[in-house]
Amino acid sequence: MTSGKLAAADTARLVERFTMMARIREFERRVAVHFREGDVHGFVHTSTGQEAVAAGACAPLRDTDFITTTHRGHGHCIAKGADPTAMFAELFGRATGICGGKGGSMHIAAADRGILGANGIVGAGIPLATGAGLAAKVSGAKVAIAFFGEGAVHSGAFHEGVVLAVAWQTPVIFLCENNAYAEFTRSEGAWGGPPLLERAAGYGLPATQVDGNDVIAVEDAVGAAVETARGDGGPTFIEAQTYRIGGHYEGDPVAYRDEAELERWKHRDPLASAAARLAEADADVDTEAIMRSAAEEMEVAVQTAKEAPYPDTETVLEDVGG
Ligand SMILES: Cc1ncc(C[n+]2csc(CCOP(=O)(O)OP(=O)(O)O)c2C)c(N)n1
Ligand SMILES: [Mg+2]
Repeated sequence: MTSGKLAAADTARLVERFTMMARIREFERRVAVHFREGDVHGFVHTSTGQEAVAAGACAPLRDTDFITTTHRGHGHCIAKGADPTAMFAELFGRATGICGGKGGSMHIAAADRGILGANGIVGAGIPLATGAGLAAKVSGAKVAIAFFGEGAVHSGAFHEGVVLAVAWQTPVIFLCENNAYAEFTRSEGAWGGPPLLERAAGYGLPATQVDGNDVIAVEDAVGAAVETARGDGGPTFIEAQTYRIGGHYEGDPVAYRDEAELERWKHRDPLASAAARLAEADADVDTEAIMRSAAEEMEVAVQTAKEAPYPDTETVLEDVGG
């Protein structure tokens, strides 16, 4: 982020994005706590440190636009407008959960917000976004974002989804969140081929790289790609470089990572950077109050979710398949 004074509109925009990042961080903080306390059913992956990608990328989207996300998708869903109370209820397996309490963290979906689903299968959301993009191309000026990690770029689903999107020129943004690790493997040097941008270019996809911890940079890059897509200009690949502050999954002892590397990235924390930018610009914004209000919102969401009943046993086979 650049330094100096901010115009009023830029301040308002940064405050909005900071608020969204604060909500995601406070959501994830509680996910970790309640996982440890045994309230969360199933496996769970948090996105702490990656909030700027979710908040920045979803900002240019309309409610009618689509996203597909991953096993690490809480932030994307919140930024696209999912209700955190219904998300917590889903994680806690309650009947009021966003999918009736039967899907859990990796199956959060909300068709009314264009959230076509988290996904436990790495890469599986990519062709779904291409399909949503094709439907959008036929039916109107909508766009789709496929969120995925850099590990997913090695999957067949990436190849298929991208090849078709380029062939059909569908309005899709392939947003690769490069958080430096795929499970317990450092991504740098993990594959023999060209870097991500070159690989995307090899498919005929326009490709750009962005600082994934700078919420405004992400928003601007995705905003430009969204505009292209809405104007029938086809798909774009964006690599957002970021870092996962937590483990791969909650409970991961993270024995494979160097502490100094973690510390370096903590200095580039997306929320702290945005708060510093506002302070530097003398914008008179109380970012701590924003954090407190996000914490209160998420605390109420947790308590409301915990008070909800579990689904009736008679409904066990409803909503879970064909
Ligand atoms: C098709 C498939 N292969 C392997 C796995 C196991 N798996 C779960 S997450 C993951 C790593 C994904 O890394 P990345 O795409 O970089 O996402 P990140 O976890 O870093 O957000 C793997 C290999 C899976 N869920 N699905
Ligand atoms: Mg990764």
